Amino acid sequence: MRSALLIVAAAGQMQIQSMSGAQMRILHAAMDEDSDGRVTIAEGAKLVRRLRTALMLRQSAPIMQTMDTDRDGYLSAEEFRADLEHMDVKGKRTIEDSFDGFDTDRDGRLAAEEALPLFTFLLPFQKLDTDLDGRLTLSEFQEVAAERLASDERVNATEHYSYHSGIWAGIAALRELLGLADSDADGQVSADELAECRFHAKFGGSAAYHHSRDWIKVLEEAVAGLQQQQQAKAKEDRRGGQKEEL
Ligand SMILES: [Ca+2]
Ligand SMILES: [Ca+2]
Ligand SMILES: [Ca+2]
Ligand SMILES: [Ca+2]
Repeated sequence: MRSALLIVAAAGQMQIQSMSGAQMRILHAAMDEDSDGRVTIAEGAKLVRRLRTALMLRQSAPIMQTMDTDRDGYLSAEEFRADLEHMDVKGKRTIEDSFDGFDTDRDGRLAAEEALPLFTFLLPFQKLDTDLDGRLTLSEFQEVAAERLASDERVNATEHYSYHSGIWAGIAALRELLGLADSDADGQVSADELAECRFHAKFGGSAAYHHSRDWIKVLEEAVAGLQQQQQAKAKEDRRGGQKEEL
């Protein structure tokens, strides 16, 4: 009869095998910004931030489109104010006054990335998508925004943003991952170390495990998307070339 411990160990092994060494090397290459073969916390944190921001921009695009009434790709103070007008909330002035605080480059309007902290300040996206179809409707937006605007005037927008965008959680998982992987304890992680990390007793089921699996998935999707684009372009070029020959 197999002991419970063996079964648990086998389950852990299956989890580890769901990620290949090659996939860990893809993750390593994506993090190794200066391509010196070693990944530092600072390098990894940049990737975590980038992936997270890209995801948040995708999620907030429907809100941006709704609020950007003149469709110039920016949110102006007027557009923001007009949208607030439609909501039955307290503390509108506080929110209005906070607009400038988000305008990092001080050009008087918010680009999508500047507007991100504002959106996450107003509403946590995960909770917002009430019918869970991955899209936000205006009514979903106003429902939650109204609640938050009424109750949470004193939230520090930047902290709120980091928290809700999962950047903090991501960086904590990154620290765990690099800590487990750094077997020679030199404060940096080589591709071999990262691939070997899968066999660390504490890796299976950890936050490091779940987050790296997500990062790898996003990276692989991005690579696949790029390859599709290149193939489509190559096909287009071939067609162009054939036409010229005729
Ligand atoms: Ca490096
Ligand atoms: Ca606009
Ligand atoms: Ca701006
Ligand atoms: Ca190391």
